[in-house]
Amino acid sequence: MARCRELAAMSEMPSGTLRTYLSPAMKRCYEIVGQWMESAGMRVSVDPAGNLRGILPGAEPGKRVFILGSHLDTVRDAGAFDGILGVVMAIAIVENYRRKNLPFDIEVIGFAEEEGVRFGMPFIGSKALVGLLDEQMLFRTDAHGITVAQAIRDFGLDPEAIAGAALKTTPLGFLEFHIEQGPVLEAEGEPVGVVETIAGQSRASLKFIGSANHAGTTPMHLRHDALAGAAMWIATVERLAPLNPGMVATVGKIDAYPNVANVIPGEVTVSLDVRHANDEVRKIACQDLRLGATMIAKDRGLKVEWANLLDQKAVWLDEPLIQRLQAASPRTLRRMVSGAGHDAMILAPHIPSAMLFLRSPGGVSHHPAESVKPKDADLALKIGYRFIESMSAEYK
Ligand code: HGY
Ligand code: MN
Ligand code: MN
Repeated sequence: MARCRELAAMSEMPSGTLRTYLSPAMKRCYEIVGQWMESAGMRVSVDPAGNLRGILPGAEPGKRVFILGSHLDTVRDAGAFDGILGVVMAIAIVENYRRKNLPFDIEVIGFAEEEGVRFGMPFIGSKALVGLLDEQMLFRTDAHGITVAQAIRDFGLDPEAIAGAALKTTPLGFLEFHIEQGPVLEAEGEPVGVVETIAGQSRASLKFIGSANHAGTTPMHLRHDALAGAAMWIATVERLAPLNPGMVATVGKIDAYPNVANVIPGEVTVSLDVRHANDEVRKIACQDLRLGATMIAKDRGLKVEWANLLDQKAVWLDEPLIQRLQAASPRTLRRMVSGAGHDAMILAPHIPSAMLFLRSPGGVSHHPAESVKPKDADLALKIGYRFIESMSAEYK
C-alpha cells in the first residue's frame, strides 16, 4: 500500500497523479520500481517499447517463464492503485520466492502505456510484447507534436528496435492483479473476484467543423456552430447506450476552437469510448452513433470527420488458470466481466491469461479517492502465493 502511494507522488501534475508514456515522471517511477525489483532478486531491464521488466531466474533460467504484472501509466488526476497495484503485488510475490528455485522464471512487467492518455491510443507496451505494434503507431503525435518514435528516443531507447520487445518464447501464462474499478465486489461483500471476460472497447475521435464568427453580430439562423452540433450529438450518445443492456458510452474529452466566449466555435473535437461484452452490439452502436453525427452535421451545415482509434474485441480469459486461481483461494471467487480494459486483454489471445480483481471501495476509480482495503490486498497476495505454489508443483 505504501509503495503504491509513494509512486502516486511521481506525477506530471503539480497536484494529483498523472504519469504518461515515457514521460520524465515515468523515468522516476522506473528508477524506484526498478530498485524494488532488484532488491527482490530480479534482473531489471527496459525493453525497446519502454516496458519495465524484471526477471527472477528459476532452477533452469530461460527454459520456462510465468509473467506477472500490470501497467505503470495513469489517467489524469488518477488514484494510487490502478495498474500500479498489480506491479507492486507481483514484486511482493517474487520477494516471497526469491530463494525457492522455482521450475520456471518469473518475469514481472510494468507495462509502459495502457491508458492511452499521451498519444490517444492505449496498450502500446502490451501490444509491443506480443508483436502487434504497427509502424504507423510510431508516427502518432502527442499534444506537443512529439511522435511516439521521438518519445522513445527521448527516453534513451531505440524505436527501430521496437520489435525486440516481443516475447521470444510462449510463457506458461500471465496473471494480472488489478482493482475492479467498479461497484460489484463491494455491493456483494466480496473482497476479490476472478475475471472471466474483458468487455470489448471502441475508441474514436470526432471533429465537427462549422464556421467561427462574431458571437454578437451573427444571427442564430445564420450560424454553423460546431460546439452546439457536438453537444446535440453528445446527448444522443447518452441516450443510445442504455438501449443496449450492459453498454457504456462516454464522451470524456472535448476541445473547442477558438474556445473564447465571444466567438462562435468553428471546430470541436470530441472523444468517444464505447464498451460492451458483445462485439457485434458494440459495432452496431458505433455505426448508429456515426450515422447520427452525420445527420446532425448535415442538418446544421457542419462537416464531421470520424477517426477510429481502437477497435478492441472482447476477450475471454483462460479457464484452466481461472480454475487454478479458484483452487488457490480459500473462498469461492466471484466470476466477473471487466468493463475496464487491461493489458491482459492484449496478451490473452497469445498467452494463457488471468486476472484477480480486488474490491474497489465506493466503486471509485480513475479518481484520487480510489482505494484498496489492506486485508483484501493481503488475501489477494495469499492467493497469489498459492497460485505460484500450484504452478511450481505442476512443473517440478
Ligand atoms: O479505460 C480503461 O478501460 C482502463 O482504465 N485502461
Ligand atoms: Mn485505468
Ligand atoms: Mn488499469
